[in-house]
Amino acid sequence: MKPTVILINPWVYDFAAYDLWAKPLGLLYLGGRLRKSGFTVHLIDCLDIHHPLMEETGDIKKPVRRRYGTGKFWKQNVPKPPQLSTIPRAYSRYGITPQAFTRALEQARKPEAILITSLMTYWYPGVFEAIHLAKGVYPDLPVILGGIYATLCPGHASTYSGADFVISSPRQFWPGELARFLQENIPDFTPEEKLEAFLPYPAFDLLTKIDYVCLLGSSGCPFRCPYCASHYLHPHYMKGSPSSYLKRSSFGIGNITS
Ligand code: B12
Ligand code: SF4
Repeated sequence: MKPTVILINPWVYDFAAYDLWAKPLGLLYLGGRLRKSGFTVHLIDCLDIHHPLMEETGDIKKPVRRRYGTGKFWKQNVPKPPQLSTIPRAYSRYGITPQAFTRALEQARKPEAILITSLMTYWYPGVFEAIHLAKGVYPDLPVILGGIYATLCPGHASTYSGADFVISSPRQFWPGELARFLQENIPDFTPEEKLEAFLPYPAFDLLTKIDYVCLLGSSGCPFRCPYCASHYLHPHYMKGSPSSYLKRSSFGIGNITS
């Protein structure tokens, strides 16, 4: 039987968040790639506004959505961390409730590993909460953390997140690390296909409802502004050719000109 992995897109903790076509594209690429390598992939998207386990209750309002798939997220006000206590605005956890998240975790069938993405560095509280709850349901499963926060703050993530393994390589180099980790941690599993350094089509079908898809046309940047993290995340500037873009409706590093 194919081994199952759970992918998690964690909550956003912030003073404001708005869904401007914010799909977890990195995680969907990862899902496409893992599926090609022989895994059964299960996604829990904490920012899913269509999540089947969510319903409006007294203090949780149904998110207002607009045409073309933008709009508000589910949200609950939460206490501010002490460092932010002087900011006179409500602080919220955006996304599904922790109860819905835990139930979704319990419904996944016999997973072998949990992979979590991360975006803004300062959204790490959502990452930590997801790891903590996942460990509560599956204490013996390896939890692998990757994505932008993990890449930019590997020391912080390794020390505080609770993940068993933090993948902090820039985008072009992490597949090798992940393949090694999966082979070491999933007994008797040999990937059907090597985790190649190209991006297959993102697994949009893992979403509960597809309102739109995102197209990634390039990665990296030709400039090096000193305050920007782009060149840490993507050391090389790459862009897809218009024809590959139209044919596949996706960006594959196999088809790039750099
Ligand atoms: C596109 C983008 C946006 C878009 C987002 C559009 C959308 N609908 O999602 C827009 C323009 C809205 C935006 C806004 C902002 N952004 Co922005 N954005 C980016 C950008 C350029 C690309 C992110 C992306 O989608 N990459 C594509 C996906 C496919 O890549 P990925 O998620 O990294 O995933 C890959 C790997 O990380 C890995 N991976 C991911 N997860 C996992 C998990 C595991 C287990 C493993 C093994 C691997 C793995 O695999 C994936 C495929 O290779 C990054 C810079 C960058 N080069 O990454 C900045 C960046 C993330 N943004 C940044 C910032 C600051 C912002 C804003 C706060 C700016 C502002 N002041 O308003 C806002 C915040 C908006 C919000 N509330 O979300 C900063 C974050 C800095 C930080 N401290 O974290 C970045 C890093 C740019 C910078 N300036 O340095 N942004
Ligand atoms: S801020 Fe970053 S992404 Fe924008 S031009 Fe400068 S280096 Fe490029």
